[in-house]
Amino acid sequence: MFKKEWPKHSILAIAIVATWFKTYTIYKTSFSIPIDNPLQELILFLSPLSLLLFFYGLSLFLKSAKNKNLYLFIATLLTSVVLYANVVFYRFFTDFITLPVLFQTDNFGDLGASTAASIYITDVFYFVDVIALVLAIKFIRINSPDTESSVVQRKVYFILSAAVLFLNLGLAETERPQLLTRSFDREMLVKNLGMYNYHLYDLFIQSRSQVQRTFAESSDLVEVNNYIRSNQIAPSAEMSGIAEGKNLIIVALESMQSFPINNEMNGQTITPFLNELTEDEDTIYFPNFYHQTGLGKTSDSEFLLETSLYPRSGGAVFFTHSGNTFNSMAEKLGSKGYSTSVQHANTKSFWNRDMMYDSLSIDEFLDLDSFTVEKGQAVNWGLKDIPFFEQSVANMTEMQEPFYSRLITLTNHYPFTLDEEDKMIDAFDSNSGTLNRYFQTVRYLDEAVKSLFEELKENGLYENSVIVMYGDHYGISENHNEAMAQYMGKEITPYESAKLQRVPFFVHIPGSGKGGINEEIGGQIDMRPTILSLMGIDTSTDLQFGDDLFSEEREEFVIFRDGRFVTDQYVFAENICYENGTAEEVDKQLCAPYIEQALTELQYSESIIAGDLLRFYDKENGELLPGD
Ligand code: GP9
Ligand code: MN
Repeated sequence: MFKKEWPKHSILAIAIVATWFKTYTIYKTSFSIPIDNPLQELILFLSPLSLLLFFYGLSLFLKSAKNKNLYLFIATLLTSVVLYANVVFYRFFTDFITLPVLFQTDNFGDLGASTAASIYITDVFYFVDVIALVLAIKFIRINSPDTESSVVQRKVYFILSAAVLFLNLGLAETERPQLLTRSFDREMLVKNLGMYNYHLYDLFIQSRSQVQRTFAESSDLVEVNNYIRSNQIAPSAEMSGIAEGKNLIIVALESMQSFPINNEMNGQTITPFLNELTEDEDTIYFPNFYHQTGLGKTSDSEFLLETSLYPRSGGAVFFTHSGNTFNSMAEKLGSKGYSTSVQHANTKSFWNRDMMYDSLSIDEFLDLDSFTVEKGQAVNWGLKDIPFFEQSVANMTEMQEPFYSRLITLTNHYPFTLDEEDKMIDAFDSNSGTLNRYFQTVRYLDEAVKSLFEELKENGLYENSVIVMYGDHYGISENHNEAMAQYMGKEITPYESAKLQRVPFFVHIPGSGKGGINEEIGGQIDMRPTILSLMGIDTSTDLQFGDDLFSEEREEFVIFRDGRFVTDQYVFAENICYENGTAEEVDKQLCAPYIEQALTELQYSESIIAGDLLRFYDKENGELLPGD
């Protein structure tokens, strides 16, 4: 058919180009991957190339043409199967495959049935590169096919492949900083690394977790258990059970720090509604409450809330350990007859929530697909908080009571942009646009919370519900210290920086008359024990690191994920021991016992997660189980 002779590596080149172009076409036609700018499109286009160059290029090490062709055939078939499997999976689950999904046995029923229904005859297109390769092998005449490539040629080739990989990673890093360390969204990983690299990355993350899990033993839990039991305190007798049987609504206030509360910016009130709540007779407000999140940001705060364990120091636990056994707050409430749900108007794969919520035994995840976004209702990351709350409450009216529904807000998220009509106060006037806009989005969030309370009242849900609200993590990072110093009117030292990690924690129990400002120093790790105690649910045999914030026996001590801590006497930050209150530097020896305890506690929590140790523990009675 082709008379002329083709250059030596034509078959390899054809295989690479065919799979590369096919993959890009499939990205554009079979997945809905949003592209916001030309750079993202370029990254998406380039993304399959590095792996293909490398993987197909290994054929250069084979001697005979026959072996080379066979290898290329198997390689193209393999990449096609991987891609096609994702297409089929996506048709049903609008998500990309991650290894745990294949091993979570309860997914199999779903998978089998849905796969069969999602396969069509036209799907041969997904193998078009394999077909092209077979035809090329059959009809193309190669000059001197058996000549081996020289060592130098191979070196140059693989250096070039590596260059393509680094170009890809470099572009991805500019577009999505911290993509690999935080690994926050599968969709972004696929979009920036390409499907094939994404699977290798997933394989790496999952197998690393798997290895640690395999080597863990039930006896590893003994020491952790002893530590927890010896530090355990009794919940507050006064508050315990006061909200028993009520619905529980928990609101995550995106990027909400405590400093705007009961504060002004250029004479303007920033949070009028939240300020009112701090004086409300049914609301307890904790001004000395800290976030304890790490790289996993919002998801870490959810993890702290549900498990009362610390999130991980490297990477988001929602991604790395979604297959673990947990004893979540949702599961506890579920076992008491509560229906449990999370409502959040974002794609379900963000922070791997769709997988993790199964492990946390959350019955229902109302994600972006459960919300309608009318024209003008979206800004920044998506649906605005006011229409989000309106629809969330409408969803609650359909829920079986008592329910536990957790709402995750979104508008007050970096880069803090708003539509003109939603700006209720002026921007600040510092050199940081981020901080300047932050006040306006915080003001919007405050308005949204007010609307939530009104919606609940209008729909008859208010009286019989407890409303808990917490700030998930900081919104203003240390990059904006100069602007923050201008706002606060003082230098942002490590001491101040630690104090800025305070986020609001509100507990609103209608009709309770228990309101007031509670100065107790605590953190997100204390939410689970505090809330479950209010709900009248016993946690005395649970493995958790937090305590009931209302308990009289509590020692004031909050450990940040990065090892900083705050007690009633000291603040430890950047290796400096400060006196809490005066902000004076004191002898580090005074902080020493707490430094030790903070590290121990973080380490114990880490070992529970890495070893999946809660599988060796009986949730019913707190007894340690023999290994499997
Ligand atoms: C994403 C939202 C924001 O769904 O929760 O996550 P963050 O960037 O704040 O961790
Ligand atoms: Mn967040």
